[in-house]
Amino acid sequence: MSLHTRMLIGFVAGTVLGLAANLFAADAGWLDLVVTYVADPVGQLFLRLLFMLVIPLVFSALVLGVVEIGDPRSLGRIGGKTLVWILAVTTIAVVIGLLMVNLIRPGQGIPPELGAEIMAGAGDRASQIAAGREAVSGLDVLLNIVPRNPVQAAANGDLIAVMFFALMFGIAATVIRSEGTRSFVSAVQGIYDICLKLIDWVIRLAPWAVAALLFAITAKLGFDVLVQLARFVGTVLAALAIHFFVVFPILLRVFGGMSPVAFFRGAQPALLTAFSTSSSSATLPTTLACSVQGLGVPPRVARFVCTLGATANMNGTALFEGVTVLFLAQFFGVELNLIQQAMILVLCMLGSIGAAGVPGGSLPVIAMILAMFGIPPEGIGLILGVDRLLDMCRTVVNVGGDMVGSVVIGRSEEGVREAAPEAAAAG
Ligand code: DAS
Repeated sequence: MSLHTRMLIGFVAGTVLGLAANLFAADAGWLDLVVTYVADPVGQLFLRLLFMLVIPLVFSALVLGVVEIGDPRSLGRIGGKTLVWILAVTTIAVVIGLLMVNLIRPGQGIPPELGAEIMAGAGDRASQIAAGREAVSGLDVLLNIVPRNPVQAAANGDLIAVMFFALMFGIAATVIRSEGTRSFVSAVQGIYDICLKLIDWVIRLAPWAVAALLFAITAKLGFDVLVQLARFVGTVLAALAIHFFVVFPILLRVFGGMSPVAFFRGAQPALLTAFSTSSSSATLPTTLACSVQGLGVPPRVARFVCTLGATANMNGTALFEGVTVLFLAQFFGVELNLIQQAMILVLCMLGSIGAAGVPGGSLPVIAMILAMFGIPPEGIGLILGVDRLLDMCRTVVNVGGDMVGSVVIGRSEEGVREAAPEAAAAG
């Protein structure tokens, strides 16, 4: 039985039992005991395992992402263009996500006292982490991006400061290119590979965590929470659809000189693989075949843009992170001002570069961003329950974005020749 199927079973079991408890035993003493001594600890264990991976995963992913782009000067145009493409299109994706969640406000509706009750209980750890940050002015927000002590920033879970440090480290490692830096980069690659394996192990616990976290939340909030969840799913899918069916066609027409129909026909095998595997990394061989054979992208451009894109250009993930963080802020009644939302935009952009191209690869980063803003990371349990469908869809947008990027950059390099889409289908 697939992991996602088991997660779905965990979701249904936790929800049904939680709703039953809410309906028939909302004030029973034993319910509090079950939530406090069974459900919460299981959920906390899973979240701690996710938190454990964030710093090494994000640091290694960002260093490798920068090193793979290389020194734009030495890589000439392709490296620089790929960097600009990743930052620009990922920003568009996050903005669409943030606009949609502010427009639809799917998290609205939980009675404030209930949201506060969950905050008071589960959110203590999150609010402590958030409280650890003195109230910062706009200028301090920018200054705090540069860590005085990167080890302390990592210890405090100050993700944006760790990301800045990793980016600077990667740039310096790229420029020096000495024997020592090559060994360092190999070591970082090892850390990244180990993190991927650990994520794979941690995600296998997800079904139990889903059941525990969903039980705890539905037992407290009852049926209403499922309404919120449905609206959250709708918001994510609507935002992904806008990015995929509106933004990508515009970029293809304006910068790629390709009709969206020709693109989707040529890209179809990779998009279907992404949907079924929920993994950009697993889809990479098909992504490359589609880009070259199905979309006519020059091989040297496709190899660079799609390979780097599989780990660093994740538009769907960035959008999903933005929607999730703001949805859970609304759900738990955490007010976020514009400066905080701008910080979340940057964190989601960089976080998507730091996310792993594997099923559930973005969850560790989301957990950390939630904690940074005092939003109970327990909310991840809600998301986990519906993550199967959302992961499939956002991975399609991730892979689609890589291929659109390869068409646009390929065209600007040598032009994109008319390709025989059926060749890509042959894979
Ligand atoms: N499943 C990841 C990918 O492979 C995306 C994610 O988890 O957000 O792209």
